[in-house]
Amino acid sequence: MKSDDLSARLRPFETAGDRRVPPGFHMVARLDGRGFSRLTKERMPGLERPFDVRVRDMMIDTCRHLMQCGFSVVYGYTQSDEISLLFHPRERAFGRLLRKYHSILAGEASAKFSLLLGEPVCFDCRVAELPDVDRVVEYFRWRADDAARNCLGAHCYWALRAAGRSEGEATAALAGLGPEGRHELLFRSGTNFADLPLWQRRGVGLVWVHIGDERPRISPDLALPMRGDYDAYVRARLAESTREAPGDTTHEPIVQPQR
Ligand SMILES: Nc1nc2c(ncn2[C@@H]2O[C@H](COP(=O)(O)OP(=O)(O)OP(=O)(O)O)[C@@H](O)[C@H]2O)c(=O)[nH]1
Ligand SMILES: [Mg+2]
Repeated sequence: MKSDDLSARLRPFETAGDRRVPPGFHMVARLDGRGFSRLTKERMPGLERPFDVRVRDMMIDTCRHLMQCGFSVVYGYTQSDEISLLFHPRERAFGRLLRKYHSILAGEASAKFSLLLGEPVCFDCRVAELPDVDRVVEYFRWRADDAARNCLGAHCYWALRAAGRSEGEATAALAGLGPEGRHELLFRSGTNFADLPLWQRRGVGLVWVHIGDERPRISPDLALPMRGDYDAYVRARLAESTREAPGDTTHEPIVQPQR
């Protein structure tokens, strides 16, 4: 049998499930580290709990890498072991073929973080297809609210552990305790939630900075605005990306991929 015949017969079996994101939908990829609870506990000795700047900075570097690996990412966001990437509204890399986004981004994130850590690490990737700008704004509000909820829960948990409770006791004490009770618990243990660093409470944004004729660079924002101000901030990231080249329908990556 000729190999052309085999290709024609077999290619459909691997492409039958392929799907492209339709034009007009906003794309946001979210990557999440696999088994980071165990990884941070067993393979990164000496980390501060619940947050350590070394993990934060490795996630920032990984996010920065993803923003420069051949796609047009207008805003990056990271909290805990996750990264969200907002693509240019006219992103057209790989003809918007989802399989390419899932596999390449997960691969690039895993490779980058593994090099930073010196151990194999794996990320998964999913892509949200959002019908309008309001949904994009809600998406990033959702992730930042999730960061705040996790931050509160994690600080409470470690406050209980520091007070001598076992893993099971600390988990049981927090189960069924709402946000108010958790704020109170943390306060009684000597920490005011509002005094914790903003990067722990809200996560970190990565934005493009354009200065004169210089090559645009990526700057981490460790003090993201809250509530309505953050909504406006996310809208601004989209607005400035579409201002760059009005009417451009052949959008190319904002910067060339790093070699
Ligand atoms: N010590 C420490 N741990 C961290 C830090 N950032 C993230 N982690 C850990 O990473 C975990 C991330 O949560 P998940 O993604 O839900 O847990 P996971 O083990 O990665 O589970 P899967 O994503 O389902 O594979 C947190 O629960 C922490 O245990 C950090 O700055 N310091
Ligand atoms: Mg994870």
